[in-house]
Amino acid sequence: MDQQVLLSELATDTLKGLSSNPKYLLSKYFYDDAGSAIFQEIMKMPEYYLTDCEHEIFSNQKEEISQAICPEKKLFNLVELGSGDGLKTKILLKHLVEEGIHFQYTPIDISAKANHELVQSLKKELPDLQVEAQTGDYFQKLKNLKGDASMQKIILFLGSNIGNFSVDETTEFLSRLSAYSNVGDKVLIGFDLKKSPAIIMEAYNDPHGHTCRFNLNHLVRLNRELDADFDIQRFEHQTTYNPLTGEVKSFLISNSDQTVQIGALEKTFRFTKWEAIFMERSRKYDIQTIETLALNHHFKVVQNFTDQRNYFVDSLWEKI
Ligand code: AVI
Repeated sequence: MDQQVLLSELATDTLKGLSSNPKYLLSKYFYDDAGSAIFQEIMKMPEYYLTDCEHEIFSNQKEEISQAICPEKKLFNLVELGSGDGLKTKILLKHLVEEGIHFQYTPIDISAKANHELVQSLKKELPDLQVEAQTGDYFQKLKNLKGDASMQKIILFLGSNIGNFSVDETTEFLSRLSAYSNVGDKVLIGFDLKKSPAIIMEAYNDPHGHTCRFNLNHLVRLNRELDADFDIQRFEHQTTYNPLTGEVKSFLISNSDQTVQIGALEKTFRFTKWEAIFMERSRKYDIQTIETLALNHHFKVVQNFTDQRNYFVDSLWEKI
C-alpha cells in the first residue's frame, strides 16, 4: 500500500516537474536503495566536509550540548527527524546515558528499514536506552507528540537537511516545527555555513564522480519504476554555487536533442541540446540569517555549536 502511494506520488511529481519550464525533478527521490548507498559514499569522501564537521561538533562538544539541552537534568523526549543510521546522534545518546540523564529517544524516519536497523543497533550498543521509533511523516508524528506537554521535547534535525529546502519550504517547515512545539521545547538544527566557494564546489562537484552518479541514479530510478527510457550517457552533471544566495544548484543537462518516453505516464518528453533539469539545491547559511529565521518562527537561539574551521553549525533554539 505504502509502496503504491509512493509510486503514484513519484509519477505525479515527475509529470509536474518534466512538464515545467525549466524542467525539474525533486531531490527527495534520490534516496532509493541505490541512491542511499551512493549518498553513503558521498559522506565518506574527504571533499564532502559536512559529515566530518558535524561529527567533530558532536564528538568534541557532547558535554556542552547535553548541558545546553537539559541544564536541569529533567526527563525529556529526544525526538530526531530523519534519523537514518543515527551515527552522530549515537555520540550524544551514549554521553547522556553515561551521565545517567533520564530521557526517551524517539527517532522518526520515513524508512521502516532504517528505523528497524537503528533500533536493533541501539539495543546492542545502549541496552538501557528507552527507544520509541516511529515510521512515517515527521509532522504527523510531531503533531501527535505535541499533546504530551508533560515531557519537554528536544527535536534534532541534523545533517544540513534544511539546506535542501527552497525558501518557501523552509518557512513551511519551521512554521510547522514551531506550531508543534510547546514553550520551552528546544530544536537543534544542522546548517552548513557559507565559506570559500572553491571548498563548496569541491564537495558537490567531486573528482570521484559520486555526486554525478547520485544525480544520474534519479533517471535510473525513473527507468525502473516508471518504465522510462532515459539514456544516462546523454545527460551531463553540472553544479553551480551562488555566493549571494548561498545556493548550490545541481543540474542534469541534455547533451543532445532527444525524446524520452515514460511508460507509466504514457507521455514523451522532448529535451533540446543543452537543456537543463534542475535536480537539487543545497543552501549555505550565515549566522545572522539563522538567528533571523529562529526569531521569525518564535524561537530564540540558545547556543551555536560550530566546528573548529567554522564550516558548519548545529544551532540550538528554544520555543518562546
Ligand atoms: C542530504 N543533503 C543534506 C545533502 C546535501 O549536502 O545537500 C545531499 C547531497 N547532495 C549532493 N551531495 C550531498
